[in-house]
Amino acid sequence: MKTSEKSPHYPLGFRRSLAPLVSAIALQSACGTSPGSDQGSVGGAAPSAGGTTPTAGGSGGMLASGGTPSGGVGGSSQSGGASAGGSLSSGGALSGGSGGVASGGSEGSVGGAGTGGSVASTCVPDGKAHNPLVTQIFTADPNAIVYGDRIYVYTSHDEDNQEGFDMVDYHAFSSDDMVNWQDHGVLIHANQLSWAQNLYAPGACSKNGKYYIYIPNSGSAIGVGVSDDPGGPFEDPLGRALITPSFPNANVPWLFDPACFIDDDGQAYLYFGGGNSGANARAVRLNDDMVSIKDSSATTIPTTAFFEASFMHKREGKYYFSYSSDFSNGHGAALEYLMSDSPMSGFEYKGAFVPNAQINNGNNNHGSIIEFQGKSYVFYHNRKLEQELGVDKVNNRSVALQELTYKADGTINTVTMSQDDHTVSQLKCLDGFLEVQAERLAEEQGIEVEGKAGETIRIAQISNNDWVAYSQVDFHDGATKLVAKVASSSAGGTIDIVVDGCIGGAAGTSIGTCAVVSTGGAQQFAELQCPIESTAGGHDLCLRFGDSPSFQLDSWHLE
Ligand code: FUB
Repeated sequence: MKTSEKSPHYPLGFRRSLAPLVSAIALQSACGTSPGSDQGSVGGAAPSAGGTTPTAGGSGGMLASGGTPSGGVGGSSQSGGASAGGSLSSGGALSGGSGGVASGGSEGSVGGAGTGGSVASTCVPDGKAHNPLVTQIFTADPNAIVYGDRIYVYTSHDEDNQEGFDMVDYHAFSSDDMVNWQDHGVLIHANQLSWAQNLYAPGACSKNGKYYIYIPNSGSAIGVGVSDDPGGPFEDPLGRALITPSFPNANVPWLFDPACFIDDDGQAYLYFGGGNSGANARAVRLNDDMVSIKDSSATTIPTTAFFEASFMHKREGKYYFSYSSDFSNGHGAALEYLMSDSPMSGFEYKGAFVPNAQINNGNNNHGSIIEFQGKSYVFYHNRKLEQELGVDKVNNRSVALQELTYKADGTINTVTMSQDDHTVSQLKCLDGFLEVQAERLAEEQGIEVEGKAGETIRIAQISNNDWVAYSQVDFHDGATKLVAKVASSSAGGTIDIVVDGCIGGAAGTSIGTCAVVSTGGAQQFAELQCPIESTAGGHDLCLRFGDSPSFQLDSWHLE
């Protein structure tokens, strides 16, 4: 990606607030912890974990600046997935590898990828999800679904500076804590689909161990992608669309916005459609194979002011069909809903539950609702990021997340679209002793996430003062090292390891700075050993880059 096409960053004001700190960091030694760090200062910030026991005052420096790789074992190339990386230990030499994911799979998907053992945790998270959820790209049309112990949010990907809706690929973001969201890269691209040019709002489902995304070709047809992993990559099993306007009763103005729903008895449904008036919502039952239709014609779901963005969820035996409303009297791209006792008929209109707002420029909206670990959440998109960036269009959207509650009778309490920078509470700490994909982040500045699902997804296009931050990382009863899996064809650049900083613009405290050496290739990932001041408990962790970084970052863990 050319610099001019670089994805959205935080507004300038945000950058400026970091400037003085970044200059100070440049004075630190290239390797090891900051000279003069205050012993115990980090420990003071650690919640009830016995504080920090700093190691010998700011020493360390295991990694010799300018070290060169030797051995050449275990490095991974970008294509064919991330394999075990080599390790850059003292003096910058490559040694044995660890971690990584199997070729073809998704990094850190259901089941996770991890190294290292865990010890007792006292971390109590106090993080909040960023609004919008993702800033490295523009995202829209969130279709959230719970798979195992993680939420996956499948999104359209608004291209930077797009004039219309020119989207050509999908991303998924997954989390088990609501605040750190892993970018699974490009799941599928329009150039893989002979029948599609523009990929609009996706719908997701899983059955019989397979994961499906239903794919609209703008407003003209719906196809399907399948994968063995919720994080992709997805393939097109049919080589054609699944639903076209010739399917009986499917010829609506916009044949798009598929939402997949599987009932408790295993029957799968697809809801779709769009166009002004309440007559354009449709539903069909899918066969068990999930790639063919059981019904001989689509069923109309009568709605009030239906526009687009069908979604179905079930709660306590009631079916909720939600959608984005048209611009007729008193509506205007609000998220509205119907309720019923059955999935395809008998719906009663209940009204709007997310009124549209200025933060969305009064333009289109698209939502989904899930229940996760005892709470309900609504995902939708807004225009907050493009407003902050001064892009001032309507086509660069960003996904947001808020909690949703119900009344005793099952109707939904109104959710006011949040203007805040942070919304829902973090559910658990991020275990730093397990391998953490670098793109499983809470907030960032300046970086890009690159890669296709099934390959090495990584932090890339890193410039001076860029950073990536993780909310409420569990350092357990003490970590003394951060091991970062990096790739670089030359020596250059530093990673400053900061606790209790970067999220929300906080300065934080540096607990170590690591110089990156050559790993033998721009896509040759190897482990860089970065000593840190011994740090315990729960902390926001920020990796701040400097000194002309020319590397990419795949993952990290604490030891
Ligand atoms: O993202 C393109 C279209 O905009 C979606 O298909 C609609 O739901 C609206 O969000």
